[in-house]
Amino acid sequence: MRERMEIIEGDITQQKVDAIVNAANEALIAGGGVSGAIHRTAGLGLEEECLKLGGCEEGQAKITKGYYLPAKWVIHTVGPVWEGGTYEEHKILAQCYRNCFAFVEPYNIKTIAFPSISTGAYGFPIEKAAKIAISEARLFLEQNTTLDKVIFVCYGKQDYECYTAIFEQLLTPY
Ligand code: AR6
Repeated sequence: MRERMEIIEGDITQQKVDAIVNAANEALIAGGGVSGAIHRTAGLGLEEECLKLGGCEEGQAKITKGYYLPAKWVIHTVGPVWEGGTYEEHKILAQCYRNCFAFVEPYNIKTIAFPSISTGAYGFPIEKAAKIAISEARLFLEQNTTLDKVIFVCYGKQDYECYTAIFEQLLTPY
């Protein structure tokens, strides 16, 4: 299980994986942050395909091709906006991860890379978000045998250190 999860510091747009995940907005328009970077690298084909999808609700996920990205697929998921933990933000963030993993088997995805969904513009505290991300990945990997690798791509050293600390905490046996 540990071998099928990896945490790296880097830029998700450069990942040569089957699928990268986009921390999108409900309109599925480029915006800033990781979504802006993904759209810039993928090119206008991505924007055109996104426009045809009719948006995406919080907690849901939709898939498109990767266009000029090294990744074959982009899974767009809309994380919750953090409002102090008052309206089930945790549950919605967990749903984002589950709905992304739901594409793994039908699209024959062997490698998938996630950014830290909701922890930028949407303000979700990173320690809490990392716990949810790693726990959901573990849950999925426990019942799936086809996915080779889940990569958490942290943007910056601080996020990387946070993810690795949570990973050790959650996956080190007593
Ligand atoms: N590679 C990996 N991670 C990145 C990259 C990158 N190239 N760029 C930023 N991050 P955010 P959200 C990290 O704000 O909080 C957008 O405008 C970033 O450091 O991109 O879900 C959308 O259009 C942070 O840890 O997403 C939405 O409107 C993480 O990605 C809204 O922001 C997520 O930050 C979504 O907000």
